Amino acid sequence: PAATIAGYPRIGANRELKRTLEHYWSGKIDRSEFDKEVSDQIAKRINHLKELDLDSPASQPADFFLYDQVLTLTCALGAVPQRFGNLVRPDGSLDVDGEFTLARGIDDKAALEMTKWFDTNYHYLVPEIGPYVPISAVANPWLEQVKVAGEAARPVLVGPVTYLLGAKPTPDSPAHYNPLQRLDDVLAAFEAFLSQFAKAGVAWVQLDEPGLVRDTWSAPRAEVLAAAKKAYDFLGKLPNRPALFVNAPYGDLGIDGRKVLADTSIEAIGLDLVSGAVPSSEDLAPLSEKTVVAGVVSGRNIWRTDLDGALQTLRKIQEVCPKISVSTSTSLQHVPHDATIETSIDPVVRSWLAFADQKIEEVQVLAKGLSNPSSVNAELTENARILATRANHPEVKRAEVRAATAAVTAADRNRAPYAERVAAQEALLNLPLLPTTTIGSFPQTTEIRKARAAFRKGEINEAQYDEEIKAEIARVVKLQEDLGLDVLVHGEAERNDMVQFFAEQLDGFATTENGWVQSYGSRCTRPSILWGDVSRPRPMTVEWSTYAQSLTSKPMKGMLTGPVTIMAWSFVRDDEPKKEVADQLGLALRAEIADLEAAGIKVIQVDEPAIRELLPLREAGREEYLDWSVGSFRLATGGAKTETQIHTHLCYSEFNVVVDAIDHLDADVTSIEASRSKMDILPAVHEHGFERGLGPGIWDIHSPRVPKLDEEKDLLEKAVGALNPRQVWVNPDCGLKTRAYPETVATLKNLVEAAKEVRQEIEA
Ligand code: THG
Ligand code: ZN
Repeated sequence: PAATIAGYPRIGANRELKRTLEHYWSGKIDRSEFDKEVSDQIAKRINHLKELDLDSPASQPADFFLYDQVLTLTCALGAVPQRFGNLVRPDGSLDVDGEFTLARGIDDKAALEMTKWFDTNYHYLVPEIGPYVPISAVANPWLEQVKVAGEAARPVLVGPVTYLLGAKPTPDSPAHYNPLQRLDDVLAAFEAFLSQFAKAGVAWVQLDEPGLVRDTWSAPRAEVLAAAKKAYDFLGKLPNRPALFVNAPYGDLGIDGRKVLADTSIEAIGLDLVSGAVPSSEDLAPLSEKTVVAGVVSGRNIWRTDLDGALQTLRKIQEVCPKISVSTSTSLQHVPHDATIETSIDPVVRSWLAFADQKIEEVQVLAKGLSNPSSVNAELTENARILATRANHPEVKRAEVRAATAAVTAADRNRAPYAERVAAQEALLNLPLLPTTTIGSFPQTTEIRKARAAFRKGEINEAQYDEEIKAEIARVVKLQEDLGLDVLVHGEAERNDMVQFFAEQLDGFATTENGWVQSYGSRCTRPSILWGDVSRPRPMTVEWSTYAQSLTSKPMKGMLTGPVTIMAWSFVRDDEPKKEVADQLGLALRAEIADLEAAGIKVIQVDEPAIRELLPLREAGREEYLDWSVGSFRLATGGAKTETQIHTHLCYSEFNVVVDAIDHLDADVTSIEASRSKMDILPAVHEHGFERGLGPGIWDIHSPRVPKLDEEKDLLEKAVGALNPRQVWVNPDCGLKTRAYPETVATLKNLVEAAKEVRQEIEA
């Protein structure tokens, strides 16, 4: 049986693509240097995969995308929104500058919106599809990779159904318009792509249809499956095409989804057997004529696969579907390149890890083992030994941590009634109507980045580093006092990343030096690895927060990252239920809150920007998820005193989708993104009966643009009109870490002034 992978990271082992993109955007290299660097990276990537034995026909995904796999398809389809019409060439295509303009925006033309790719931490660019957007095959960027990789190449395209499900209607679309109505046009374009591939000698094409594993689209499942049936009946019957491999990562296709695909003449179906269940033999029977591409090696986590368990799954499938291939559950774009270079991780823990290149080795071993069991005895023995060291490691399960989570009671997740809290907090804090604040981080200056790098390299000692951080905190506090903000923050100069900062201080985590994973475009994160039971050996934020509080008589917010976000942005252990892990984190944060209170901090923010993104793709899983996720937040905050004001912050605008869950978080004040949507979610929030403090952001921090005083005032007046004015807080949409000081100061000045003027209007 063949071995393959569903996709491979493209950012590069040393983030080469990031550098090339950013050098080009900043003008450090010109277009011809850019083209050369990109071609080099494509060739290197292909050769690297060949060296890892992905060199047999169609074993290698041709999935190098400059910025995003969805954006590449948008450009190949010429599906360019009207506002970018001037970028389109006569043949309907864009050059790379045009592609980057769609991704990054220009002047007053907003970039395509970014949103999470299924339940991953990767963001794609949302196509804007209405009745009049042009759609046809205007370019075929996969052919360059085919030319280099030869018969090993298997072009990977986002499938037509998923592409349209992930799109949003253009503003000129009629009411209730669904982009799926353009399916015929997309299919006609795919017909053209497929015949171009056939002409280039391509044997197999991979169409990714994760849209079929999800049942929480705006379209009902029956409509989604009808679209899939139509698409693959059509594409399957084309005479002039390569073999079709339809892949369904990130979840379970379901009996209904598998049946729809089984009834078409596509040649191969990819199943995610890590996120999805292993179908019974009876369920597999309709697929017996097809190649089943069995995704048994996780593309989402960094743990070594249980090879013996995976082999058993593969054999079970092979009995019914003899044409089986071994693969990863999803593209490996979600994991870093190579675990062997992470020499700062304890070697025992490191031995449990498999990043992309190690996962390719696992796939090869499994394929070998499937055709010739005894040929992989040595590998299986070694794998079993490693898994045993993980299962038996004393810090993977610790009695005192287990005892603490087992002792949690319902009362631990409940504070005094809100009415009591709000009275106590008003008395203690004495804030004005429409209090002003910021979300937490201030711009990270070059000096701070340099100090961090110098400290890491040992060029300055800890005392010197702390002095630099304290000087920066003092500057940020003074600035906020000068601006006249009401609730201050320390600015988070000491933090590189809001999750990694905590992971570095908690027991049970490892952090990587080079474990970069693409987040969007050129931006990457280094997810921490949560491998053991979590506990907090010592306070994590108290020193910085109390220092900042000592500089001002205004309330200083303590700043923590919530349990769900720490999990969502880390690689989490797969040997324990998420609920247990979340509660362990909840207890660690609860202890931190108690220490902050004891040190005199009166307002504490626990950020949960990720609570929405872990929401299960299937309706059936949502209640249980919200139960443990909200529960862990309440465990973290439930021990706070009645007079301590607990804030939380969420980074997205679809607040209405989860307003119920947010309500259950029971935070005293919640700040959310609202400026881009012009506050239009607030009436629904009010209708829902949300009665606690709410800070709908009045500055879109994703852009350096400084909104005029009147714009900020308008948004604030809208908020005051839609909610009870006593509920309203005044703040930007999100943290200011990615902004620079000039626009920060200018906008916050306006923000304070807007609050003052609207306050006077209300009080008049
Ligand atoms: N931290 C972590 N995960 C995240 C976010 C985060 N996931 C969701 C969201 N925020 C993603 N947004 C970003 C925004 C900016 C960057 C990455 C993800 C970014 N990264 C730097 C880069 O690529 O140059 C590297 C940052 C670093 O040195 O750690 O700018 O905030 N964990
Ligand atoms: Zn945010």
